[in-house]
Amino acid sequence: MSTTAATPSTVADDEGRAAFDALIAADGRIEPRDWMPEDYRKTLIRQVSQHAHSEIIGMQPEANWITRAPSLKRKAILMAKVQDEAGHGLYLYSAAETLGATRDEMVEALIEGKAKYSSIFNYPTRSWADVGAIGWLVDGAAIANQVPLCRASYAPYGRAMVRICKEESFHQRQGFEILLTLANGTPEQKAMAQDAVNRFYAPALMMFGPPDDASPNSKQSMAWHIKRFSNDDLRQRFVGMIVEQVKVLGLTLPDPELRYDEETKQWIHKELDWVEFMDVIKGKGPCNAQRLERRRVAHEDGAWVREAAAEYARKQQLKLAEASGKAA
Ligand code: FAQ
Repeated sequence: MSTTAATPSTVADDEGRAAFDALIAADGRIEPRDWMPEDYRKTLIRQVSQHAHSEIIGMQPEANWITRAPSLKRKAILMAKVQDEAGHGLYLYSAAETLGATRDEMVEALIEGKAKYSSIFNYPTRSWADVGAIGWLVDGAAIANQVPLCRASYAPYGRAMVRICKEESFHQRQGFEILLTLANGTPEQKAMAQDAVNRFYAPALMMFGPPDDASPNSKQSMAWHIKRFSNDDLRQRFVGMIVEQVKVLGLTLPDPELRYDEETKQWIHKELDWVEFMDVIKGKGPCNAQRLERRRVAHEDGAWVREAAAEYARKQQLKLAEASGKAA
């Protein structure tokens, strides 16, 4: 065994690691300036930036229906919801920036197709009822996943999630209310609502990620208290929620095998198509190309805003420097 004295940097790292381990063991929170293991930082940048990208790309499927919302009130509500998603993306990019990732790097990774974002947003929105199904099922799944993330060990992520979850709860209710209105409308409207639920059910269950035995990141993320529950556990909770809510809607879930197994205390749902899931996250889903192209064009169109903002900031700094020069 080596008896060589540790170098000063190793001592600092050892102390940092001991403090980090103690904080995690005590279920405490890590702040940006605290020492953290490099893998912890990288895992968070990966998850938080993917989450931010999901919020930004997630604006598109619903925005598709803003111009065709059935009333002025529905249009105003949908516009506010889509704007909320943009806000969520911004909080999350800011949280990732506190870990050392730059906004430019993250945005570039997204528009070059190198970064992941949630599989769900690569499915098309074919009817107005899809806006309801997204609110009910997609925001519902997002809440089931994200409420435990309010307790994530990385404090800026947890803090961002608190506000996001409050807004997602409102989103879920507005989606549910759209479906309820349609389900109580004409037979055609009810059929439209059922069709939307049929198409979004399985993709919404896939939002929780691959099954636990095929989830390479879960174990470590749970040990670090970033994730609090496994992908399958969260999926189970979500199924338990919607199975009751769908009865109020007077609709059905497209899952004839769905049942609660008293012995294992588990919902048995239909086998999800994990080949389709892998295709979607590798960029081969129904709308991946369209979503990325739209984001790329929006980014290019916004170049003048970024330039103007940078120029404004530069001029403000010059003014400040001049003022402090005069004062000296
Ligand atoms: N889609 O080892 P795991 C919303 C990837 S926000 C795409 O289990 P992890 C609001 C995963 O990244 C929705 N990729 O990974 C809204 C990993 O790849 P990597 C977004 C997925 O991180 C509503 C690989 O597979 N929510 O909906 C997916 O432990 C309406 C192996 O997976 C969040 O991001 C997927 N579904 O668990 C907005 C929540 N699942 O990076 C607009 C925060 C897995 O190793 C309109 N994120 N992958 O190359 C999380 O909780 C986690 O990151 C999971 C994945 C659960 C998504």
